[in-house]
Amino acid sequence: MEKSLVLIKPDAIQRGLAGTIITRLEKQGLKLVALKMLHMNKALAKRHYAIHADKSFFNDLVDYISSAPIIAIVFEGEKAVEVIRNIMGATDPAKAEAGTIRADFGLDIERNTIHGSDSAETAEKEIKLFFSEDEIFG
Ligand code: IDP
Ligand code: MG
Repeated sequence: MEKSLVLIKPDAIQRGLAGTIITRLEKQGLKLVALKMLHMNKALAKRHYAIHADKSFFNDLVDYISSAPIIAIVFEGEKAVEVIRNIMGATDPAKAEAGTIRADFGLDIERNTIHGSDSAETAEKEIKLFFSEDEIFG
């Protein structure tokens, strides 16, 4: 069964949206197989977002994601990556489809409440950054 990494970002934790976001994903039939709250340090933030290292927003993004605690989750399900990306909505909340998590709760293109892996291959790499094998109950 496919797995995907979800991060509930600092802006969502601070506004008390963690439970709402987890519930939405669970109601879609995704199975929660790993979860932890942590404060991402800058080294982890840079590794997680390494693909964006040359972007103008990279330093801001690293500062933001490491500014306060996040919740990291592994969800499992059929086409988990695609299902989660659809429920998340577009990166920019202003462009996200109505009813998606980012459209409903996102503050701006950076503080958009949630991360979800963009492919099964990326998911495998991302999950390893946050969880060891014995922390995943899938
Ligand atoms: P995604 O999260 O929808 O996959 P990516 O393009 O991979 O979007 O960007 C990663 C994260 O970087 C976004 O979720 C958002 O927090 C931030 N980000 C993306 N584009 C911008 C931008 O143009 N300005 C500021 N932050 C951005
Ligand atoms: Mg991405």
